Amino acid sequence: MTGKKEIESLRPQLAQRHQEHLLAFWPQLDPRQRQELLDQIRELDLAKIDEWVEQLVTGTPIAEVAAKRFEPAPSYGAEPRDTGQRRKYRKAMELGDKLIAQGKVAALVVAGGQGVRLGFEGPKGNFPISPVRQKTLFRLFAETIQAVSRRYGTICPWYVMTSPLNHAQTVEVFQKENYYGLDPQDVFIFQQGTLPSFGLDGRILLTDKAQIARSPDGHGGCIRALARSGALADMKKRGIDYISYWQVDNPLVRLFDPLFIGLHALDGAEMSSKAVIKNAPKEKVGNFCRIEGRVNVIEYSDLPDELAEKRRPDGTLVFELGSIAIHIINTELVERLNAQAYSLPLHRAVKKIPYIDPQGHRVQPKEPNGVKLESFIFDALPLARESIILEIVRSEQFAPTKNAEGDDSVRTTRAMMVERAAAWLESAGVQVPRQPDGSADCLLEIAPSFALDPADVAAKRHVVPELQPGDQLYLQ
Ligand code: UD2
Repeated sequence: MTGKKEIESLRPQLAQRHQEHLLAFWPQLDPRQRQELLDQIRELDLAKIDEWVEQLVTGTPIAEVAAKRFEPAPSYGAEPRDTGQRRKYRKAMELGDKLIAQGKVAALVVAGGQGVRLGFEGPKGNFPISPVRQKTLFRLFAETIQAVSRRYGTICPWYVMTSPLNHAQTVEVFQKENYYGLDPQDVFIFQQGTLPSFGLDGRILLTDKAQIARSPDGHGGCIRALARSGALADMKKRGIDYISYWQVDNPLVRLFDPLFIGLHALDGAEMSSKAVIKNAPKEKVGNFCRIEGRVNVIEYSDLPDELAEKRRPDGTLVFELGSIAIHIINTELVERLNAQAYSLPLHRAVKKIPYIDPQGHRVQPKEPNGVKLESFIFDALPLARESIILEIVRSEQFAPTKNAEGDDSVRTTRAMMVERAAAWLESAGVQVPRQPDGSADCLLEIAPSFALDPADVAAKRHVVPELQPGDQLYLQ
């Protein structure tokens, strides 16, 4: 269909959904702008718009959570709980090691977010985080992938999801850094999709006369983007069965964890998760629970207070397992969901969204004026055939870098990186000077090339120098 004919057929379809204003500036647009706008309108899922507006924009969100029967979700402990489990953990480790060595596991980091809270220009993965060398998050992950590949004598491919907000910049950073020493053939950078943003009246906002306001479709968008971008086909070609998924803001993540992968595979799971024991009822992490026999995650903001606060007789929280957004996802599940034209539920976020008014003037709102929609990867958990949860020790594997200051900030993350290095050194018999408050009295950084775990440090104990208060030590 030619552009003109197509636009005439789209006009009534838009009008029917109260979105005809998207064409308000059509007569003023040049041919290139018309093409751009037309492409964006084609991308809109028109059939869904009424439902989104009704359920997520103008209507009252359905209080689904309150209506459901929640149970705590079962989990594997950070340590085995009895002899039987000890045997199972050993078997799982062996299986995990084997699957990694056979090249069955790929890495996937979701890095399409804006990182607004951190106040950092550019992709968050390019933030210099390590305590001594100021290595960026991307560099730390790349060095870990390289060290794992070396340890297992295999190639661990790395998939990096970006969004239109940071794709070009991310590719540029990887190129400038020579892919951090990885073979570019084994790094696949791909973009997630977008969803339109709505004004509070349910009308899609325009950011310019030929630009629809859109935002990344959430980390749940990776299911579709993996298929659309060719990343999934690339995984299949390489014989990948398991995807090790994590978020760009956690430099302590243990990628390619054989225990996690092994337990997941032994139990025939399709999507599994790591969890921490929450440090407060409303800690800002998702909450694992079981609904109708299936594992689900309910975001902290959606968990009713009485459930969040509910305690067992021994004082521990009933819903104590917090989601830290680390998963194993089978490629088969990603394939199946795409083949079934699945859809993950959308969540709304009320935001300040710049737009143009009907006269074409730009408006920078001072108050929230619209709704962005996104899907969450953890909503795929109940769609998985089986799903396990493995508890981890927070100080070993979880340091989210969300904010410039305060909780979950650059400072707390660096401190956790130093403390983990100190703990690994101490477990190998190294004396770490400590301050009166117990924190390490030196700056420590262990490169992934030196050690991926405490056992690696123990094996290299002889090259670690004596430490004095105030020292800086970088081990590589
Ligand atoms: C997320 C989880 C929370 C907890 C916490 C742990 C949600 C809704 N909440 O909180 O339960 O596990 O992390 O740190 O997920 N991203 C994309 N594309 C998008 C949006 C986000 O790739 O469209 C990436 C983003 O780059 C980051 C990750 O997803 O790596 C998480 O995003 P966030 O920092 O906004 O998540 P947050 O803090 O709401």
